[in-house]
Amino acid sequence: MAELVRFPIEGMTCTSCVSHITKAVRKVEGVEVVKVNLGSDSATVGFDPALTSLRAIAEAIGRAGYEARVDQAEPFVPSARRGILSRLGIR
Ligand code: 9UX
Repeated sequence: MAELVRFPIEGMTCTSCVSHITKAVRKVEGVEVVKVNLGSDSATVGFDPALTSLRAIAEAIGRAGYEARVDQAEPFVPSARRGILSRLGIR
């Protein structure tokens, strides 16, 4: 997996929204994993930057009727690894 990022999504109000967004993002060529979270109004997406881009992913989400705030995207660090890094004093 080349890139794993997390960003907010505006406009989600129900679990069906989650599935609409998940399906829309999965259809984008180059997307490897997608996890949409209703509670935190955000999505975590892993993609191959040689095949797609955050912009293309945001457009797919926009066509599904939601707003992806990819301007607020940040690298997603899995919590287990985050724990190791913090124990090492890296962040
Ligand atoms: Mo249902 Mo979620 O129409 O916006 S999919 S509320």
